[in-house]
Amino acid sequence: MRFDAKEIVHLIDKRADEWTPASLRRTFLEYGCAVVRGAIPTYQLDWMSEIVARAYQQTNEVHVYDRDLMNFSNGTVSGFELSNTDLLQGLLQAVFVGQNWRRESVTARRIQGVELNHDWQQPLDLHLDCQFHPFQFTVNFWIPFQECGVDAPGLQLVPLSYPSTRCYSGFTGQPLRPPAEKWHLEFFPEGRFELSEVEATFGPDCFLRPQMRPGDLIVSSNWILHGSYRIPTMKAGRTSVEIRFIGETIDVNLAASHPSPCKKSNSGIMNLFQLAGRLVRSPIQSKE
Ligand SMILES: O=C(O)CCC(=O)C(=O)O
Ligand SMILES: [Fe+2]
Repeated sequence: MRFDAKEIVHLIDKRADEWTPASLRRTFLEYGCAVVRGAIPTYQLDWMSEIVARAYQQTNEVHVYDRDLMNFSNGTVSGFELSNTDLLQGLLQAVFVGQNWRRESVTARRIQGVELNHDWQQPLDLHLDCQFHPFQFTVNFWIPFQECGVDAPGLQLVPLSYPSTRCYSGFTGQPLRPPAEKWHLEFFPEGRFELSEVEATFGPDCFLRPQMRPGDLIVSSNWILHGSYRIPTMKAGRTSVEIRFIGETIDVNLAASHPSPCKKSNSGIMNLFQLAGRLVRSPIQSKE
């Protein structure tokens, strides 16, 4: 199970003009994530960054959401605009083929640096978004407004297909312990996402830690193991935005070449899950 993420980085990290919706979909489904360099025009990113900064001047909340951006921009901007490129919309159509899907949310966040911006959010430990968000398959475009991954906190991901990640997570569609007060934590065995456990399983080199520049983005899902990446040299904080699109089911249409590593068909997991009446929807909470 151990692997070195550096050996696959050339397959999953490319310029926007090197990707097509089909190749991006294939790579995203095979490795659980992909990096698109220069995906967002700089003028558009700067414009959004400005609106997000303005929104943060008017709130003490940890996150700024699409509804806040709408409020702060007199109903003109939601944040979803950043994903209006042929490549990204083409990817969404290809990923969600055969099911309905919709805009889910836009979330801006500011992760604190080691020395500066201490009133911002603490770096996030390793997690799956579906511990906190709905289980239905969700595509996440993670977009930083500044250079990060060297001097400011970036993102770290374990580049595994979503069925492999789901298998590792211990998720069966049934609660494994008494309901947690919040979120869906009872669907996951305790300790599975601890750094030590992840490193023991996949090795210390399993993390993809891309250095990002403005305009670059990471495609991932609610079924990828990831968290903030911050080391002591990262003095200042970082602002970024996540744009999410959600489908109707916990799975997407995988090519036959991606069998579930749990040796249970994906549709089997889905049926079990639906029978249990567990298609939980919950509002996004501010912990994550
Ligand atoms: O921005 C970060 O450091 C964490 C982001 C994250 O967890 C997410 O996009 O789901
Ligand atoms: Fe997350």
